[in-house]
Amino acid sequence: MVSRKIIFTGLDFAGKTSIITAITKRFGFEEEVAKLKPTRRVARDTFRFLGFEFHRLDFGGQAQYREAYLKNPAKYFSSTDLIFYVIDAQDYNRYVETIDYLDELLLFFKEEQEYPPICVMFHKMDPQFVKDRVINQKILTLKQALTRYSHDFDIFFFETTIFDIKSIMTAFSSGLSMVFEKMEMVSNLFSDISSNYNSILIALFDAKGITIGEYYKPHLQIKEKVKIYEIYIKLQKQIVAENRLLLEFSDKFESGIRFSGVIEVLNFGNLDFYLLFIIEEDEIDLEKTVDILDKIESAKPQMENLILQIIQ
Ligand SMILES: Nc1nc2c(ncn2[C@@H]2O[C@H](COP(=O)(O)OP(=O)(O)OP(=O)(O)O)[C@@H](O)[C@H]2O)c(=O)[nH]1
Ligand SMILES: [Mg+2]
Repeated sequence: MVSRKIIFTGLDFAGKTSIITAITKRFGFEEEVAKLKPTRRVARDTFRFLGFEFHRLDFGGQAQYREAYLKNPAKYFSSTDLIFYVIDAQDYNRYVETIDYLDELLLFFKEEQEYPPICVMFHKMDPQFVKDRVINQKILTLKQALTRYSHDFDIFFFETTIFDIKSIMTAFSSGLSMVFEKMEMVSNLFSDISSNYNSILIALFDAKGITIGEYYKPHLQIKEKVKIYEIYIKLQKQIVAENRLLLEFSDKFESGIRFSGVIEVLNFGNLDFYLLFIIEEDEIDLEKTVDILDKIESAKPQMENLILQIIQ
């Protein structure tokens, strides 16, 4: 089987193991995260996604481990397909130290002429900091310093926090999409389909909540995206618990705009995938909304076929 190597690295206490725990569990992880101990050396696990096997390496970031990795970098880092570099955004005092470490890592990759994409996660951007001017200014300066790598590497920035699972899943799914061009094809397909409906969102998730493809209506606000993701997580749990293949729902944003949607379980081989389709409700002609949802539901076989062709 084709396999891929993903590494999570950065300084100690940055939040790497917390992030991996959140991705793996997606809900109810707070207690476990609060009890985490520093990772000793390298923690490994494996997961499957779209027919690939992914080896995920969580590099303990304490100084003695970092030294050991850098003494023998090929042993630890060669053949990496994707890097998540995690920075504790709240810890300004260690920005220089974390850049120095990233510098040394990337020097190794350059010497090896390996250029995996790098997702830098400015982590611990907890809700109270999102609008904080000081931290945003600091991060901006850090980003500017990091763009010097972009001559050689594809480097992407994300702001994440354990208090917003969507921020973490977005970073992780975006990272994976860099290893899979096919994920972009699914998103393009959704973008095409959306032009036929007044859709707010079309998304395909795997059973673990990783986004395989998504289309969002332009200008949808972050808090609206978060609301949708929360609904999705809740309903996906319900679908699994009740062993259903389909669930319809209706809700409204803070702005008052109402939306209707459907979650369908699509089955490829022995794997379940979840298609989420959300449209704006037609307030005057509710029948129209119902019609569209019916149309979407009856198009399920075609949808399965299209997606299957892409992800196979
Ligand atoms: N405020 C805040 N704290 C967080 C967040 N994520 C993780 N933490 C806390 O940060 C601490 C360190 O988290 P870990 O995940 O163990 O850090 P690590 O990068 O794996 O550290 P090493 O294993 O030593 O390399 C823990 O006390 C977590 O509870 C976050 O988003 N916000
Ligand atoms: Mg750890």
